[in-house]
Amino acid sequence: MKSALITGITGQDGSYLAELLLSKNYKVYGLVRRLSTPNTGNIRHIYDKVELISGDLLDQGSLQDAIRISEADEVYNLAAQSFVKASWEQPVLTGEFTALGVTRMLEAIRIVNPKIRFYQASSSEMFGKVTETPQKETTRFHPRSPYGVAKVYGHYITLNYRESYNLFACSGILFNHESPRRGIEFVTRKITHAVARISLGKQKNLELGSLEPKRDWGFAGDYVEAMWLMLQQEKPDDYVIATGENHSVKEFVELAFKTVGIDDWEKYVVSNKSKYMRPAEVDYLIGDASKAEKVLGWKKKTSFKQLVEMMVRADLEREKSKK
Ligand code: NAP
Ligand code: F7E
Repeated sequence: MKSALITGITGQDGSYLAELLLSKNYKVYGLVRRLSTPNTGNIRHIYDKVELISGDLLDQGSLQDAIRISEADEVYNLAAQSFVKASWEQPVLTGEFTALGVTRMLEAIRIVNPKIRFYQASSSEMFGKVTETPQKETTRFHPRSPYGVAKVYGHYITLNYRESYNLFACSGILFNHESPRRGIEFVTRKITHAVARISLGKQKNLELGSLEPKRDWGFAGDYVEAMWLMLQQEKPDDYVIATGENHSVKEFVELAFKTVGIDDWEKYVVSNKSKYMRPAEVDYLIGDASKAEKVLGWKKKTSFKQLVEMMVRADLEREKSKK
């Protein structure tokens, strides 16, 4: 039985990855930071099947302990301060978690067991102000936020440990991926949550920033399969994971309202650009996942329409079940 340690197991991706690894008969450990009120909603349904270890990306010793306790064959480093907008409000903390946290975990692996296979959750935000379209593994990075900068650091330190210490370390450059388990502050979930509530008469309108930015949005459940596949190859490498199509925030809004039978969505949406403006924006992202398709045999399974409908329906169910 293989053993895997997932940092960020309580987040969106961590919960889907834990499910996937359990289905493959792994012993699954999750690193969780101590919170006064535990945040385990996303893993409630598998709570008795995974083993949680207390630790923090800020604390080197706790990472080494987690690796010793789990006797991990594979470590998936998904923990991060992942909300781009907050990275301007807390740039130093974002760097500590999202950048230096990767070095701490790599150091823990190097010291405790350098045979461990390591996955780093890198991001399309590293491309930022894009220099070519679509973006692929060789596209130059030009991050536009402290989050993007921290992810570039995480990406390169992963490559550096691979080259310096011969670690089996992979960087997955994942474009936006969403699901009903997405945090409520991200634009997709903010939209589907509001649309469900508006259709049930619980909310009057939805306030967003600009409706123009375009993202390559996939389903998180499809993307965690790519993470696992990367660690099953003969050689460690880096891969872009994306759907290859992009849509604007406006298109997402239109489709979400359509799912609940509302066509005149403009009546409900307020665009407050100044309130949600970021000091520097990423306007347009679209990924080329042909390397992953060729080498890993990975392909997206869920379409944009299916994703939006899945998220709206899940929020409808949740809202209906609330008193
Ligand atoms: P998420 O839902 O925000 O989850 C982040 C996880 O990190 C949570 O479990 C959080 O724990 C944990 N965490 C944060 N700081 C920590 C610390 N100091 N020590 C230990 N754990 C900590 O993120 P996600 O959407 O699942 O994304 C997973 C990873 O992929 C992140 O690294 C993200 O930056 C990256 N990524 C995401 C996307 C995307 O579109 N989703 C795209 C590219 C890359 P708490 O529950 O305690 O807060
Ligand atoms: O914004 C615009 C916003 O916050 C998407 C993270 O998982 O993916 C995610 O980062 C776009 C931006 O995600 C609102 O300005 C308009 O252009 O949902 P988001 P993100 O910034 O793309 C990458 C790949 C990651 O790695 C990150 O961890 O939507 N937008 N109005 C809005 N965004 C938000 N949040 N809220 C609005 O009201």
